[in-house]
Amino acid sequence: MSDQPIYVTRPHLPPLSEFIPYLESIWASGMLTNGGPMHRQLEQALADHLGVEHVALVTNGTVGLITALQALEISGEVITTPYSFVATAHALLWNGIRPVFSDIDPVSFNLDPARIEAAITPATSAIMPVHCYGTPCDVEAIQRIADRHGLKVIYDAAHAFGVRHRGQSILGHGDLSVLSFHATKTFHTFEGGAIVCPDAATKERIDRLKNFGIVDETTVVAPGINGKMSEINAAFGLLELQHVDGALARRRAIDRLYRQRLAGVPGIVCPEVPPDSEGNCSYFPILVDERRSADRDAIYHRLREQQIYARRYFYPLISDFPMYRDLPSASPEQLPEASRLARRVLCLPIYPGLTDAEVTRIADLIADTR
Ligand code: T4K
Repeated sequence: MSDQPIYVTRPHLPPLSEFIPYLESIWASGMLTNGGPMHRQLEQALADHLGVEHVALVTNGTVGLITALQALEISGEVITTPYSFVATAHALLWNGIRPVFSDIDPVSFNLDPARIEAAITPATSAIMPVHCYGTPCDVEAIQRIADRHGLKVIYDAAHAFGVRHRGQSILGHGDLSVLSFHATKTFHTFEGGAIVCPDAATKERIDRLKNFGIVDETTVVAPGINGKMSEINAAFGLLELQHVDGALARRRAIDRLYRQRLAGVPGIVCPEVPPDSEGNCSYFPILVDERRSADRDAIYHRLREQQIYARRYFYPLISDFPMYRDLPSASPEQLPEASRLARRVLCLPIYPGLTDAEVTRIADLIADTR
């Protein structure tokens, strides 16, 4: 047995020597933040890489969500998923918006469009779905509902870097999409994120909002925040972008190997990305049958005994946390699919540095835990 712990993810880090020239360039320019050359280059490089028009970098995905909601002047109630990381709903609370939780589809793990309309009230101003694990939401159905009711759609696309749906970037759907470039993500800048905007005017509004609402030395037009990505983070992003395809290829190989090794293990299901979509293998969730004698938590603990830190993303549901659970929409009876999934899911380690031998060992341990 290896004595090295295995985490659910490890950040990809290129050789340090490759980063030195970027640092030298920052030192030479003296521009450390506030939209310097690295920042501008990364926005353009990401737009090209992702196949989208306009990208506004931000300090992290959470500030991106908060800023996106501000930019669209969302208020009142927003329909969202309970099956996500807490930042999704926290971004609503930070804007004084009431989250309304709606149940998920048991196959995609994303907001179930068939349930959204029942959650709409006169106070609803937007829908905020999540492309959970990088699996695309039913974007067409969600847009039809939004159009019918005059609602905005802001996608929490924290997991969806590079994800494509019917041949196009998933990030072009809705009014805005927000990416996270946190260290744990498939593409990262240590901390960071971006808002994908449909047009130059929206990007300009967001660029102001993330810089205190400043237009020029004497003009401030909005109560903006400090949401700017620094030059160091942007420079790292430029370097990381050169490695991202290689990292993705390795993730795909790990995904395939897990599926081979876990195929036929009783009570274990490996969900698949739909055939009309191209995922990014950012997570490897398995679903453990609740009737199996070694249930999800038994596997989770067995792996931990071996220093393998798989994670129960997303258990507990957001709606179970103290700041949400008293909301009428948070009751578990109204969220049966999300509640069931939260009891069954386990995200296995997946990251470019994970070896085939480690993947095999993890899969064999799961198969042997009965
Ligand atoms: N929306 C969604 C749907 C999200 O999933 C997230 C973030 C956001 C919005 C907000 O985006 P950001 O504001 O974060 O940009 C992690 C991440 O911190 C969080 O970014 C991510 N979602 C969430 C799903 O996972 P934790 O609390 O599980 O992280 P932590 O510190 O336990 O890290 C997990 C493992 O990764 C560790 O056991 C070891 C490894 N690790 C972690 C870090 C930070 C490393 O090896 N190196 C590292 O630097 O939340």
